[in-house]
Amino acid sequence: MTSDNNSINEWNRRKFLMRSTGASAGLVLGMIVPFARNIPDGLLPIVLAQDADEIAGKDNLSLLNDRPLNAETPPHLLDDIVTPTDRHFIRNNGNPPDDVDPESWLLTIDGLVETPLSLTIEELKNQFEIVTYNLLIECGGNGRAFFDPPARGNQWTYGAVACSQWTGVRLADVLNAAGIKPDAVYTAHEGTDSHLSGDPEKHPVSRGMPIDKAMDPFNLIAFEQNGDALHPMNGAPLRLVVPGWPGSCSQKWLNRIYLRDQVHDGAKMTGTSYRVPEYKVAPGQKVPEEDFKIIEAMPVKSLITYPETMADISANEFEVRGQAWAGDTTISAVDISYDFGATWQKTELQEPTNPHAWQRWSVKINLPQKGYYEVWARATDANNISQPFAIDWNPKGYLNNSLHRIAIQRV
Ligand SMILES: Nc1nc2c(c(=O)[nH]1)N[C@H]1C(S)=C(S)[C@@H](COP(=O)(O)O)O[C@H]1N2
Ligand SMILES: [Mo]
Repeated sequence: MTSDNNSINEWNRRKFLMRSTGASAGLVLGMIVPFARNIPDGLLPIVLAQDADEIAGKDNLSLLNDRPLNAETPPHLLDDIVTPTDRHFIRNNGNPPDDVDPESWLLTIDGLVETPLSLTIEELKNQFEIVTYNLLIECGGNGRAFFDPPARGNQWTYGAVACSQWTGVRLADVLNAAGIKPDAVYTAHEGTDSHLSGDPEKHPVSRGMPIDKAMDPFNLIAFEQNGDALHPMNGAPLRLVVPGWPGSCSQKWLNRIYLRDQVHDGAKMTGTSYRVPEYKVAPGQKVPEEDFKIIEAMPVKSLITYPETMADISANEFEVRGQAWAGDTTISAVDISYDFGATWQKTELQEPTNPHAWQRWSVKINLPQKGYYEVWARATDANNISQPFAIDWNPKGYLNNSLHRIAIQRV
């Protein structure tokens, strides 16, 4: 198969006279759509919704914002089982620290502990077991771009997610060494990035989690990313990695963890930040702030990482593949459809390399004739919960785990 840029540009250049879809999709696209009869009413084919992305930041990332810096990864660049550092997304709430010195960096553990600790990175390495895992980090706002009515904030599409290989010490080991006091119920995290206002008293983000979650042996205080020092934008020289929960729990430029006898109320913990209504709401519905609850485990989700959307396929049979993940649990199945959801086909699913890594899936498909197709992927988790087709709307645009669709043209 080929992914031919000229032909993609050709698609983009087309002037579409009609906006309607359904049975008229063939007319709109100027080509045959073999499964046009299955297109649900009101579904906009991807080819019509395509936007050229500005690529900047790290290699091949799409820049969403430059102050603070936010950049995401196009899905077809998330095809590796371990996400390379240059493809790991960047989500900054403030200004990253300029000069970091790993030698003199200090991590303080205090609050409700028996023995407050102050540790250099060298001491962390010497005093605790060092472990390496592939761990998934996904921003709670990934997929926000698809909310209607729109939700304010970075307009993440698919790529505020990555599964890099992290090396560090277990958060649980460090907390146990400090001694958790019986009245501690919640962690609180701080980093050395600065607030956009310049106010040194303010943190851009300071989040925490219940002690139970904090003791998960796959939470790391990490000093290596993919075998090297952490990337400066991913928290060098030290960060938390709290897989399965919103990325905001994974404090970058980490210099303090303290334990509290109440739910932490730091920056981006309160109000509507990283919170969703306690009940289902209608799109656009106003929800009183006291009805919001803190997001905990992230929901079941998948990505199609091959082929790239808008690719031309010349082969009769070809492979479709991607990744799937589900917060604190695992994936039990991924199904795909290439006839707008009329029929579904099971894919081959791999085990995660370790708990909290994403799982690879792949399947060979045969497209019956030339024309426009969409491939849809739908993951199901170990609790038998599947990705929805439509977004469960919420005011801040969190937790969009609706299924991933790509457009392909069989030529
Ligand atoms: N100190 C600090 N830690 C932070 C943030 C931040 O702005 N400052 N952003 C958080 C959010 S919202 C996410 S989604 C993840 C993103 O991690 P990454 O930028 O390494 O991809 O970092 C989290 N840790
Ligand atoms: Mo985030």
